[in-house]
Amino acid sequence: MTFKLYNAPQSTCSQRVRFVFNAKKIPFDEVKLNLLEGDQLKPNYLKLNPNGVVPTLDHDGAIVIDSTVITEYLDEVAPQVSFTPESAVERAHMRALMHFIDEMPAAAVRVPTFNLAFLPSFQKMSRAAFVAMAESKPLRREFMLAMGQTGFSKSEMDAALTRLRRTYERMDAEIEKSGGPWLLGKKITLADVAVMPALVRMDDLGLPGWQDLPRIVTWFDNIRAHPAFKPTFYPGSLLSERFPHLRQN
Ligand SMILES: N[C@@H](CCC(=O)N[C@@H](CS)C(=O)NCC(=O)O)C(=O)O
Repeated sequence: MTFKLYNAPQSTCSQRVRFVFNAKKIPFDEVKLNLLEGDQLKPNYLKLNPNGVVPTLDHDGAIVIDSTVITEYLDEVAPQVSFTPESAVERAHMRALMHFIDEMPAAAVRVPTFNLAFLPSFQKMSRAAFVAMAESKPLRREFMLAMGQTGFSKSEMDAALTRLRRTYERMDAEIEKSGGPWLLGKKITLADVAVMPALVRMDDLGLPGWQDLPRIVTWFDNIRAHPAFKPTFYPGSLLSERFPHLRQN
């Protein structure tokens, strides 16, 4: 079995997949795409992933896209060190949480990410080049055009931060209900892996919004102490490493 992962070091969606590979100790080849240069929009890559985003998994020539789908796929083809609960009810609960995570924090985190990290690069582009770049994105065209070259407004930023806060509160309630320390109880699952990069990103942006929620503080410490964490966040995986201006926030 050979695995090739098309991904980007700082991409939150890619980090989910790298974490699962590392936790399972499955070797994989990494093809690193430069998202700001548009590698994800090149014709050959679009043949693999018509959404024009990372990650994409090539498993012995079979192509699997979408990070949560890839993590579930890996748990099926390499069930050693499983991240999936055994009972159907618990699996349904995990998947419902993963849907919530994709809809809420995974979407919301893009607003502070783009405003704080990427906007300066977009501001250097001519209007025509920016619009052409935005329009070439199959999945994120409207998002890019809504942001424009002036960035998301204060009210859009506030709305995104509120959505993130509601995520931490939801996580807190899930941990309280399950008895923790993970979202579904004693065992780490794909739901923990799915939400992890959003919290790492907010921490890296200097905006951790869960300090008053001790269960989330512990959860965050636990996931950072997991053996898969360090190899996943290898040097260059944090935005603050690539964009030094973020360290001043
Ligand atoms: N639902 C997709 C979303 C993938 C996605 O948005 N990837 C981002 C990086 S985290 C990307 O490739 N962005 C490139 C772009 O916006 O052009 C997944 O989870 O794989």
